[in-house]
Amino acid sequence: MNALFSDPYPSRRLTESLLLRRNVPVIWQDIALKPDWISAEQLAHYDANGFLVLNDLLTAEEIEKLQNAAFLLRQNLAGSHTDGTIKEPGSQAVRSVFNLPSHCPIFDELTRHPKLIELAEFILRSKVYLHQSRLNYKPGFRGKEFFWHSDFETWHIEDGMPEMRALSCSVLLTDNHAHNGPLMVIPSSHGMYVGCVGETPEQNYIHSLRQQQVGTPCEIAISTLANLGGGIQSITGKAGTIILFDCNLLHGSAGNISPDPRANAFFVYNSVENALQEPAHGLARRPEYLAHRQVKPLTAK
Ligand code: 6CS
Ligand code: FE
Repeated sequence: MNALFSDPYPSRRLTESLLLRRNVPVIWQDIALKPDWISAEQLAHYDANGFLVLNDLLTAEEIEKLQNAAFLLRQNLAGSHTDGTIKEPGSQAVRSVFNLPSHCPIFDELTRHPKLIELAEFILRSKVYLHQSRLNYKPGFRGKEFFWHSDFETWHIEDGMPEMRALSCSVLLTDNHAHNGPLMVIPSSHGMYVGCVGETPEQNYIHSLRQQQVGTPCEIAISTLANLGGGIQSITGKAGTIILFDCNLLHGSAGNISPDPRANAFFVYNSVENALQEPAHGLARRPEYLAHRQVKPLTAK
């Protein structure tokens, strides 16, 4: 059978971009079973737009502890070449650090926040485990952009994630302003899977985490989805704000030429029923710090 059609989410190795309408739920559970602290309107917004902003889930003390941990982590890793520490293109500034719980217990606790676990289990209708965690620092003056992409496209092709049954939490560790490279999303773009052109180089992650070039939608696909979905939204907010977004939502962020750093922690809840298979196209598996293959259901702290 033609490999293109054996994969419900073909991408790369295509001669032109592909737009496929999503045919699996965003919220996998009956809304009537929702946790009582989240409203039906909030869930309806998440279902339709692919993201939801949550405030007041973290105390001022928790936020401060996270900020201190992030600052110390970046200091400790500056100049290092440890696995999972990614530098900015063209400089030695730390761009991202992966596998946060392995660095500091407070990040482990954050990924096991009771309300986040409860909400992720509800949305994905199963126990959840951590697929990936990272801290994107986007330092002042040096933080470069993250071009438009769907995380699921990468995780499906390069990690073998079968289905769109995962979600990301971004925890703002600094204030995110219009000027320091906040997360930008295309509302409702999670409703379309964008197959991208371009062959995946071996060990693509070595380059893609500094500047992604393969697996990025073409300009026509981005423009089309932005026009269909109500444009582009920059999500600004105070430190401590949490952005929940569907694994297939098109997102990106501009470079930071302001003096203000923009540091956000991201962690990805995957359904235990959506465990990674083999990457597409015979690609080698990516390292464990990027894509956790051990399915360890998370328990609330
Ligand atoms: O390759 C990945 O898994 C990473 N790439 C991007 C641009 N976002 C998700 C993830 O951190
Ligand atoms: Fe991403």
